[in-house]
Amino acid sequence: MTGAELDRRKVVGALLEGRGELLVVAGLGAPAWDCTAAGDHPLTFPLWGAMGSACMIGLGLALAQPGRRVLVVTGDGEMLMGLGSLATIGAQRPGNLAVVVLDNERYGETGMQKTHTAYGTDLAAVARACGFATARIIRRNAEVSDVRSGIYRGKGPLFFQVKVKADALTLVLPPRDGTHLKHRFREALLGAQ
Ligand SMILES: Cc1ncc(C[n+]2csc(CCOP(=O)(O)OP(=O)(O)O)c2C)c(N)n1
Repeated sequence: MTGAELDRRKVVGALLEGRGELLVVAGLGAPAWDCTAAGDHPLTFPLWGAMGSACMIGLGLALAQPGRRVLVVTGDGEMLMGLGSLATIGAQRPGNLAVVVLDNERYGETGMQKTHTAYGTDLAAVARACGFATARIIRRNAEVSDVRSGIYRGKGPLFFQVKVKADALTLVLPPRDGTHLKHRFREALLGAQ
């Protein structure tokens, strides 16, 4: 196990409580289940595939909606697959974008195989080197309020690599139909068109 203390469901619940107009992109697998466990929401776009794309979808939203705050919640495996997206975010530097990586050091969905972060890859250091305004590793419950204030009020781009326990939790699934999810999100954001 990772030696981490933080419970991913509690962290995500604390970050999304009273979320208001926050736009959320959830990476596939457990991060999407965590966001749904915090309450299925039309302004959450949970991915059922497209591994490695969560940050790029978040960047597109942040650039298209500069007046809104955008949060990407994803896993370390998903983030590792799209590592180049951190360089692109660093080049664009959207002030309204935050990325939270729930780092269990495992590919949870496919059997808890170790990811690179179990061998020391420091994703926050990568984000910092790419030009993120804030990039931190979070290990303690007392630090979760910093993550929350960063998401809602901080100057982005912000990156938080949150070390969480490698628990296999119950699946809390969002709607499965990707077209429905896209239209639901779009309508909640832009109104019926
Ligand atoms: C391109 C691609 N490769 C592999 C998979 C299979 N897959 C789905 S979820 C997942 C692991 C996700 O791990 P992580 O992002 O760390 O999330 P965790 O569930 O561990 O929190 C994998 C390997 C996939 N869906 N797409």
